[in-house]
Parts: sequence; structure tokens; C-alpha cells
Amino acid sequence: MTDTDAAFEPVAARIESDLTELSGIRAPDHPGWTREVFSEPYRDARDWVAARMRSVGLEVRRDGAGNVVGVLPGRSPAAPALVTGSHTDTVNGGGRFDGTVGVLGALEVVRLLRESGTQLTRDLVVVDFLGEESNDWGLSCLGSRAVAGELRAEDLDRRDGAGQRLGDRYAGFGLDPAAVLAERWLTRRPLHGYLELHIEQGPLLEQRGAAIGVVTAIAGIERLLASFEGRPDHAGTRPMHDRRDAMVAAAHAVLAVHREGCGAPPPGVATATQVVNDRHAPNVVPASVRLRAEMRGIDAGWLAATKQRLAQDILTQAQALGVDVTFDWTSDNKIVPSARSIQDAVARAAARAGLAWEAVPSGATHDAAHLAPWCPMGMIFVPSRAGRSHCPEEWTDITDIAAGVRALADTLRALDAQEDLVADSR
Ligand code: HGY
Ligand code: MN
Ligand code: MN
Repeated sequence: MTDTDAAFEPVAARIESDLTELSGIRAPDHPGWTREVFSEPYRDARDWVAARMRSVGLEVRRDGAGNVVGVLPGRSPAAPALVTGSHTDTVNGGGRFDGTVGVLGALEVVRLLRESGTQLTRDLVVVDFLGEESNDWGLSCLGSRAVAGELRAEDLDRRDGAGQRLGDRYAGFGLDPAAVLAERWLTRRPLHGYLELHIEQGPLLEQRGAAIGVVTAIAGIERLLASFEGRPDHAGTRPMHDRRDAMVAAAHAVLAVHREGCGAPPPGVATATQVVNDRHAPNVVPASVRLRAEMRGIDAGWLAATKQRLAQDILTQAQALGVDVTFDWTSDNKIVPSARSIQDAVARAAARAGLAWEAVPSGATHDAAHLAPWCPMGMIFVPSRAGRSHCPEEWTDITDIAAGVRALADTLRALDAQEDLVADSR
């Protein structure tokens, strides 16, 4: 290991201390770690992140879309900037590492740069993006979507299961909805590249004994809200042959979604995640039932075909039961390939550090998917124990996280020195 390399050996204890402190900020009455977007624990967590960003020497601002943005000025501020970061919101009952590893890992990179007296050519922009997790409004990655100019005025009128309007939740969190829509800074300044460190959230790296994942692509996500309308009847007196049971039609749909996922080309998956009986009386044949499902994959042909097959299959079954069904499809994000130039840079950095690496797709979506249209994008994965995530059991060893931070630091330094990434980005 050269002197320079030694200067960039992450301090695992510092990362672990940050993770422990941030993990202490969560909703007390929920299982696991819960910091849902617009919640009070989430507000507290962002205050903590902003303070920690300042403490490592970043110039910090909250942009109009609710992102916490820290800048480490480079020698040439006019040069296209490097961006890194991730998110600190969680799913309900989630874990400690999803997203936080990328934000806190970036803070450790900043400490290493400053301690070694290394000033990059380019500004290094570190972002804790608002609301990355999928939500009831059907739009994940709220913060990166907004600054990429993808959030539309009509999106603010979306309502969640409790009827809450997205625009009102922004306002309740202290954000002006008009400013959210106007805050499109990704589209306004030249960017050199985006690199995000994240846990794999799947089993591949652990199975293959690799410390580093070089992400090849981020899966596209198609989301379905199917609404089944049958007929309410007395559950105790209505003969079985003469019912229009919306719950039975939804149950067929759940199994149809599962069959599609089981038949998908890897890493394709399909999951029915919610069935709600709008009139949940215990003695009434269900008349109005809503089903939420999502399909993910990196094969555009399969994603398109599965939507068609499912719609036909679900409709046929519903009609046979005398139940009407309507479909509301949302593309949460398209399939996004990582930049070849950044994949290669990550692989070189891992090899230099003596870290075994594997090229892997990402079944999870990330803010990186929304940065990709504006600059070459790449991601670094670190292993998830037993491939578990979005649950309290989510775990990544601190030594694996430190290895990921080492790869992040070395890759960012290499990208900083490279001229025109854009030329060879795909
Ligand atoms: O849903 C996802 O893929 C990510 O964890 N938000
Ligand atoms: Mn995540
Ligand atoms: Mn997640």
C-alpha cells in the first residue's frame, strides 16, 4: 500500500460511530428502524446529517426540494462537479444501512480528503436526497426526481391511502411546493459524474464471496393499482354460486403477479404488496378491493409483456366472477444502465485495493437512476448479510462498509482526474 493509499484508509470506527448515532433517530413505536419521509424522526435525522456535514467541513444548504446538500470546493469551481450521496429515510420497519451507508460513507471520504490535504480539481457535492423510499403516492426518489426536473405539478395532487395530498405533505414539512418544482439544479450545472455507495440488499455478493459490487444497471419498476368492484351481499346468506366477490378476484390477481415473477428472466421479480377491502365489515361479501403490486426487471421486453399478460389474466378472472376491474399503471423508474467508464473505474479501484469485486445488477431502485440522464452514473455495492434488507435484520459488517468507502474514495479521486467522462459514458 503506497503512502497515498494509506492516507485514504477509511477509519471504520468513525463510520460506525456515525451509523450508531444516526440509527438512534427513529420512530419509537415502530418495529426496526423507521424514518419515513415527512415524519418527525426524519426531520430530526436531516438536522443531524446537516450538522455532521458541517462538522466535516462541507458548505451545507437545504435546497428547495428538501435535499440536504454539502459542497467540498475544488480547485476549479467552474469544472463540472462530482456528485455522491444517497438517502436517510427508511421504509416502515426497515433497517439501519439502506441509504445511510452512502451518505455517511461520503462524509468519511470528505474527512479523508481533508486530513490528507487533498483538494480535488472539481467541487465534490454530497447529497442526502429527500424521500428515496417508495411511498403511497407511487413516486420513489422524491428529492432526486425533483432536482432532475422529473417531478410534475400534477404529481403534487397525488393522494396516499389516507387521502393526504403530496403537495400538502411537502408544505407540512416546511417546503414550498412551488419551490420544490422549481429546484432543478441538476439540469442547470454541468456535472462530471455521480457515484453512490449502497448496500446490495440482495444475496449475490455474499454468495460469490465478493467485497465490492460494480453495479451494471438499475432495474425498471412498473407499479399497478388494480381496483376491483363487485357487489356487497350478506356473507351468511348469499349462495356461493351467486356472488360478485371482489376479494376472490383480487386473490387471483395476487397469484397471477406471483406467477409472473417466478417466470421472469433474472433478476426480474413481481410482488403483490397490498390488498385493501374498502368496506372491511366481517360479514359482508367484499365489494370494493384495491390491490397494489410492482414488477421490476432489467429486461424491457419482459416488463412490457408482463403488464399486458397480467392485465389480460386479471381481467379474465374478474369477469368470470362478475367483478369489474380498473388498472392504474405507474412507471416508477425506467431501466437505467450504469456508465461503462464509471463501472471500469470502480473495478480498477477495487482491484488496486485488493478487494474481490463482481458486476451485479440492482433490483432496488436508487436516486442514481434520476441522476443518470444528467451525467455518467455509477454505483458501488457492499454485501448484505443473507441478502436481507427493508427489515430490522438488515446488516452489513463495518469492515465491508469501510472497504466500500475505500473504493468510493479511490474511484472519486480517479474520476476527478479524468477529463471527459461523458465521451465514453455508456
Ligand atoms: O424500493 C426500492 O427499490 C428502494 O429500496 N427504494
Ligand atoms: Mn436505498
Ligand atoms: Mn430502500
